[in-house]
Amino acid sequence: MSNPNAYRLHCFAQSGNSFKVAFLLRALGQPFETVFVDYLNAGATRDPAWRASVNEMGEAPVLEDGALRLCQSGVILTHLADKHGAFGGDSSDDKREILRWLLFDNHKFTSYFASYRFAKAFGAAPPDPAVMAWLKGRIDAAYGIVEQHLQGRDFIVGHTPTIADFSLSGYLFFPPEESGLDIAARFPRIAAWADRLKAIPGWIAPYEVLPGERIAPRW
Ligand SMILES: N[C@@H](CCC(=O)N[C@@H](CS)C(=O)NCC(=O)O)C(=O)O
Repeated sequence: MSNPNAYRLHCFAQSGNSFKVAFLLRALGQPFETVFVDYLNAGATRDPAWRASVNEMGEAPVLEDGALRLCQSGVILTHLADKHGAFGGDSSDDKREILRWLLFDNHKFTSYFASYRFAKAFGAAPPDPAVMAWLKGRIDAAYGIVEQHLQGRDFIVGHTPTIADFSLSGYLFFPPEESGLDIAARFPRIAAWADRLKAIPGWIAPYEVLPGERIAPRW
């Protein structure tokens, strides 16, 4: 029987943006139900009815918190950190820094990697080598910036994990063969940081928490 007080997370297995939210909910000890969004087989996010009733932006994740329905992982993470008083930074300086990294993540760090991985693992047709080469250059640049930032730091902002870490790490826990990029070998500080995040109570592998079938990389 469903719990009327639980959060409802619209999401699917391959979505690292959804994983960011699932991981934070678990770290906060908050129960949630998942609502499967059939993006890969049915293109649910492009359905006008889905957009009208769930998210006009046509994206997962969407979090229902009672009557409130939120999209954009950065907004959802901020809402949850504020509401539960954890992982939101210790000061207004921290909060500004967190926002800066959330914006960088959404524009570059997550988005180029997610696009590359999607084309390589789940696209309907073989990826265009020129597009992949361009995306890889953008990934290298964005990952290089985070690698540099992590020099002498355990976490992205301050000395303890914040939602900036949950956001930037959203795609790092999927099997490396999906992207075909050996991030751990090329960016050792990022790999060590991801291992530190795995030690946060509540961490779980994405395919163990998000609904939907796991798919073998197609290309
Ligand atoms: N900036 C958004 C990105 C969300 C996003 O790209 N979601 C993907 C799944 S990971 C999606 O639903 N894409 C559907 C589509 O593009 O049609 C966020 O952080 O929530």
